Amino acid sequence: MAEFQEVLKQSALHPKPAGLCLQYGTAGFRTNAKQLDHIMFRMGMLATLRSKKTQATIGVMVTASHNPEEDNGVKLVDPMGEMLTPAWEDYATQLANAEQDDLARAVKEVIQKEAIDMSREANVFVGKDTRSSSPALSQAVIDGVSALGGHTPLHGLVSEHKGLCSTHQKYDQKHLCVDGANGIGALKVREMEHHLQKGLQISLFNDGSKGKLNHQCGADFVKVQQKPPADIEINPGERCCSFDGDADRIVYYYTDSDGRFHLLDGDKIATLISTFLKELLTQAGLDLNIAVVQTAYANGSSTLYLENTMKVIVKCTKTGVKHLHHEAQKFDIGVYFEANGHGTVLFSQAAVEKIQQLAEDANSDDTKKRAALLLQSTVNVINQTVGDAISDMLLIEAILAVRGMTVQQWDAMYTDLPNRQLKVKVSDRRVIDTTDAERRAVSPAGLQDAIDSLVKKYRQARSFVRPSGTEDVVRVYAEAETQESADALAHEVSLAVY
Ligand code: 16G
Ligand code: ZN
Repeated sequence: MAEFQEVLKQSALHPKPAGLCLQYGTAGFRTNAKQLDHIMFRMGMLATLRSKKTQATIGVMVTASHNPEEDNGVKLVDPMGEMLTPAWEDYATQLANAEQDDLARAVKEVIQKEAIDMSREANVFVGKDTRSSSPALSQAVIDGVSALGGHTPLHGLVSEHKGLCSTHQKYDQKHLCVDGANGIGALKVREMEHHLQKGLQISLFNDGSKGKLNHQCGADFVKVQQKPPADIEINPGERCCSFDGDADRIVYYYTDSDGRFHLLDGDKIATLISTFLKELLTQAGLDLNIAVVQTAYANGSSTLYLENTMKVIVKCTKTGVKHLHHEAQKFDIGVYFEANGHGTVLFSQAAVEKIQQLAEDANSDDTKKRAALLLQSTVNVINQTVGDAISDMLLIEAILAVRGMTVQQWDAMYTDLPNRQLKVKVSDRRVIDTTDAERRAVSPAGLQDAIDSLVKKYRQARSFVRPSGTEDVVRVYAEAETQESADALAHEVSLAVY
């Protein structure tokens, strides 16, 4: 096969350091950028195979999201914008770890197992973030694509946005501070800023002109440190939000007049959006089910509020967008958010059609029609393929404007339980195995019993441990009635993990 000559020749230009072993995790491959050249080349090849197999365009995204600028990563995106299927994640790991002289065999194995017709066309979109390592690494992906005869029709930054719904005239909270984390989201906000001016005035910080990506800024910094980005002066009560480096996460926050910091994370965002949509469904008289999908990290108060006060269906899945996405697809309207600010809203085809019918129905009364039009605008503004910080921001801003709601009123929907996250270094994190959407540990033996008895010592307490999918650590989460209790519980549970 001619293509294998090419594979051998080209792959020698992107050699694998012998012995290096990496795993395709929750967010693809992610590590220090220096270790990734061969991985990129190989993922270019794999994307080409996947494209030939599915006869659709496959995306390859070069980014390490909220991780430091020195890191980079790569993930493959299936035709509908979904994450790669599990069998192909295994191929990714196999190709990544094949030693140099074994690579051609590893590629052939995928071709055989999947019965891929190599004469088919392949198209691969390559996207990258603004990291300094991204141009060279995305070139390595492109080399991998061409080594197997695929095409890279267009490459560049993947981000597309639809129009924003018009906002209320009387709304006097038009100002928003945006922390762009010195990433791609900042560049995109700059481009669209002037289109928004009437409805929304944005002050953009960390716009990429001087600071380092994700350094002391961005959604992850704000969420984990529970404080505003360094170098930003925010006035008391002012509404602010932070993206992460690749703009697929968003969190909101403000400081009150006592200087206290208030975080409105993915759980608060899901609550705001689902409450809004549920009200509109009632006004429109539409019989569509709506669910909120969360992970174990969702604050207990948010789950209680959604279930008991809002009476919406709440589901819990494993961490990682693909798990939430799949669960959300089971409902007419599925709102999914991780507490870290990663999420979006999915509308089933049937829901979109019913909404459209009502919006166009000449006989429906004004209330119904207005509700249907607002639902339709939501469908238009949200990015259903993947959580996207900018479209999430536009939706949140539109909801606040339509409801005439301040960030403080939004925050007051429920009060978060104090919580603490820790990470623990262990010799092998894979000895921890979990069940029940990562809320309970099944191994090692005795660990869950130990956690249960620690949790019993505190009021309103909950805790779980899970092996990270992106770092070599075990993560510990604890929440309880007071911050002291949450801190103590997290500490005690982390000792039980050793
Ligand atoms: C990845 C996931 C994110 C998840 C995080 C958990 C995607 C696109 N991203 O960044 O959703 O919250 O991993 O990391 O799925 P962890 O396993 O290290 O805790
Ligand atoms: Zn991200």
